[in-house]
Amino acid sequence: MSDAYTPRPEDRFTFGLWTVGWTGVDPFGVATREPLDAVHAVEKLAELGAHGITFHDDDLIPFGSADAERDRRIAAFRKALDATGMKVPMVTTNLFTHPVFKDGALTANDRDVRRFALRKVLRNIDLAAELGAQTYVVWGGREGAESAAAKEVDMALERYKEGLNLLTSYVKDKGYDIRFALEPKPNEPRGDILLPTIGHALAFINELQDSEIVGLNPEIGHEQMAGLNMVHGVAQALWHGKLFHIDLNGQNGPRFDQDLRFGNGDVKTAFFLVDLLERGGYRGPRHFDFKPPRTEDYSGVWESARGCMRNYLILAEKARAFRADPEVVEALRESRVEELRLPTLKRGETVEDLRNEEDFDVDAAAARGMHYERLDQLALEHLFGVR
Ligand code: GLT
Ligand code: MN
Ligand code: MN
Repeated sequence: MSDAYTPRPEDRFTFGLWTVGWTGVDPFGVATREPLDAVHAVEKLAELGAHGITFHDDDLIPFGSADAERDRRIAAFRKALDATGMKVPMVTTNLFTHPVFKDGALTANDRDVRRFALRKVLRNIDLAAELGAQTYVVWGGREGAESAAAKEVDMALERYKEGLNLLTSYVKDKGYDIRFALEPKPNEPRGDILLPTIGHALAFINELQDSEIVGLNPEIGHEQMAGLNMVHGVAQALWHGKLFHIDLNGQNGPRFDQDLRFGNGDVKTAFFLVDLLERGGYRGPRHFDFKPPRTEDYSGVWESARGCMRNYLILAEKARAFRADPEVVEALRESRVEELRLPTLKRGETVEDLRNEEDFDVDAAAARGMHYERLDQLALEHLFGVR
């Protein structure tokens, strides 16, 4: 099947190897699928029209592999990349699966664990650079606590900062063209995770030594787990120049991290997020971080990967149609949406001029409707496919 929503590499869709490779292990059940070979994943995603694949060190090279095994796996992976033209725009480190990271990695209370974690990241950054990755994601899944007595949060943030400063210095010293993207998440697997939201992470970045090469990798579901508005969060990240990467998936409100296929879950958020990404100057990969449900066999896995990309393209088309609709243009005008672009003070105006202004009719302004309901209804009708 090939139609207007068939993905092409130019669309810059990428997938984590751990997404299509998730075998279905959850806290209540064992795997429902056989492990997926990395080479096969590259081939299959290429066939579906993806641009690239991303991975954690341990997704590609099992933890503790001997050097020869490591080299063999990397060589086979590279060969598949070369054969298919697939790219590796982002790489990350697994600092959460092995029991050694049960209390965190860069912020573990145990200093030897923190030192080990940094060595693990440094080694994998070299591989990321070799493969041409320009983004290095840092998701601190185990950086957190279940009890306030267990973790001195200020000191944990100091150690987080120390670790990131060391990593950014390393990348700069080596001359690697790599930027870091912190991925916020409020909880799961820890009771509470440090840098729980986009806002916390943005504030933290300001404290870093090389803050210009540290930005964000927000995930739809993670912001929604915190009850937050992903579209507003991403818009703010863009405004700060910090949207370095993005994890697209689906979630139904604040609950466990569902990692649904992109488009499943909150469709309206997906619509306005695509509208924002397409119009807001984001140039990075459209990265899917989802879990094909454990009800699926591999045909369902590839179907859900295809669905992520198709849903993005469908929503992009709908967003374009929404913006081009003359009734929407008129409704936006009626709602004075563009008036917000005007600076509040007029050119050359002083505070005194502002204070002396007298011709403002408070009652008329208070009585004026905003007409947002019509505007939102038009958006919904585009989304429902009736316009
Ligand atoms: C893990 C997590 C994701 C992160 C990945 C990067 S791993 O699956 O749930 O949100 O993006 O470490
Ligand atoms: Mn998630
Ligand atoms: Mn993610």
